[in-house]
Amino acid sequence: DVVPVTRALISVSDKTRLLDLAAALAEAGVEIVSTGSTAATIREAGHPVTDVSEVTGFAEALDGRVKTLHPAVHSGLLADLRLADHREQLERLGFAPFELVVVNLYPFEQTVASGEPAADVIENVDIGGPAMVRATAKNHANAAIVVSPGRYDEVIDAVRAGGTTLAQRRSLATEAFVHTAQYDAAVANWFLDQEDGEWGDAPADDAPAEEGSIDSIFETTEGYVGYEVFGLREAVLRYGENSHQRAALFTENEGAGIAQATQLHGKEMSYNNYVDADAALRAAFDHERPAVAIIKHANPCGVAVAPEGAADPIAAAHELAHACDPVSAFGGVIAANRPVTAKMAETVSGIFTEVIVAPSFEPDALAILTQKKNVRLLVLPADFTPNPVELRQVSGGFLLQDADRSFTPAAEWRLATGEPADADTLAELEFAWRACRAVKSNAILLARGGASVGVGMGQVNRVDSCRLAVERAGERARGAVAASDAFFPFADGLQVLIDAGARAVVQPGGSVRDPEVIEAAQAAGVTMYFTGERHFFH
Ligand code: 93A
Repeated sequence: DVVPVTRALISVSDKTRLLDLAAALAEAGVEIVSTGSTAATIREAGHPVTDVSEVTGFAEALDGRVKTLHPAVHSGLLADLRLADHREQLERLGFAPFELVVVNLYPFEQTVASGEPAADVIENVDIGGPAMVRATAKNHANAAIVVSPGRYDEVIDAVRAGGTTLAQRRSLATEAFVHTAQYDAAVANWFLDQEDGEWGDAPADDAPAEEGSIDSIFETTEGYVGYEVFGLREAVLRYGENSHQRAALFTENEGAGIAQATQLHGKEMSYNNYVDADAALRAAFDHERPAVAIIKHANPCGVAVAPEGAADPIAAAHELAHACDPVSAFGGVIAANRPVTAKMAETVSGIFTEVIVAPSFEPDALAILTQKKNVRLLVLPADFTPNPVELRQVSGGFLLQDADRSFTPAAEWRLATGEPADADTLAELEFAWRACRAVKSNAILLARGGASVGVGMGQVNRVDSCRLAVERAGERARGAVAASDAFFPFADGLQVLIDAGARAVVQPGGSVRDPEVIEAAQAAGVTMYFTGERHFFH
């Protein structure tokens, strides 16, 4: 079981005593195959050496990440020469075995200890080295693996004495597996220690990001960069929700929504403009009648449908929507579900507005609005359709749901208390019920005449939303109808609406305290309907 050494593979980061070993091997007539700087060191000292690239027929690739990872090397390390089949295969492949392999690994721990950046630490995770070490250790029946200069003398003696013994090779193999195990443990510990943000940046390399990568999107400073991934196009936006956030808009090739709208005029659309314009469309297109919604920070500050018989329905709807909360409508985003007319344009041109999105603009309306330098005018695709599903990111994944697009018709509501509403009141309630779907988080909407007059939103309890809606409505709360996106958990919120003069209420019902809530309405003689259907929107 003595294996004579005729061919050795040497690849060492730690060059301690390398030349002693090389000299002894050369003197014993052993062919030395070696990698990059190891080969250079041996050659400089005047010893013959074969570059591993000559053995593999491949130059080192990927900045040295691939040097020895090649069948010509690994077949030579792993062939079990006791088997005729292995010997034949090796011969057929034109590969030769190694009987001695001397490898020590990239100085991972030293790189960590010297405080190098993460990218350098990662480059010092040796892959090819451990592969050679483990391959040779596995194949200790045929070859000796040496991982420490401390064993060079013993190996030199063995080579001179005619070869390594099985006992030596077993002992060397054991040391080798312990060595790679410790090495991997050090790597694993470093990975475990890295907290977010300590990973350092991408390689210190100023080459442009690969086309199609996320980074390439943000490196592009203008417009469409024109590649398609998963049927999406992307456009880089100036910035995200805030100026220090990068952002891009991805557009589905087959979609027909705000992302596909055509901008006719105005400044470049911003991230927030897109979010608000989409919210405005959600609110305006929930109504079949001509409707206008005005959005601020993704919430409606006015929604209205045109009164029956209005001469210019969309202009009338806009006036009503604006009247709901003129203070908040300043700097708002407007959506109309019908073409924008000259009359509406005239009114809007007197109000600072960020975006108007509509199915189209009448030529006179366009002439008026384009006088305003900044207002963004967007025309929807002819087949505008809100997304049937909604996608939202959570850490580590995303949520997908059907869009909330169903409304239980008034005919199917249950009268919880009070006189059945007449046709007009029922229409008012139905408008309020639809309008409140576009309001976020504890939505309370007071309406009269097909227009919101007070909207409460974004509160963490329903009673505060009621207070807000009532406060915004002021005197207009008296005789208004009210809608709540979800049931009243207590009578207190409803009581706020009743005290302010709301005459009819629509809400899903279904609270364990419904009896209390019904009692409050009953005591005030207020009509209340239960829809049996909730419209949370967060
Ligand atoms: O970059 S690697 O993971 N890929 C390889 O193919 C490879 N081959 C040898 N690391 C590799 N090595 C390592 O290079 C050895 O473990 C040794 O530590 C070092 C020797 O390289 P050089 O002779 O170029 O100094």
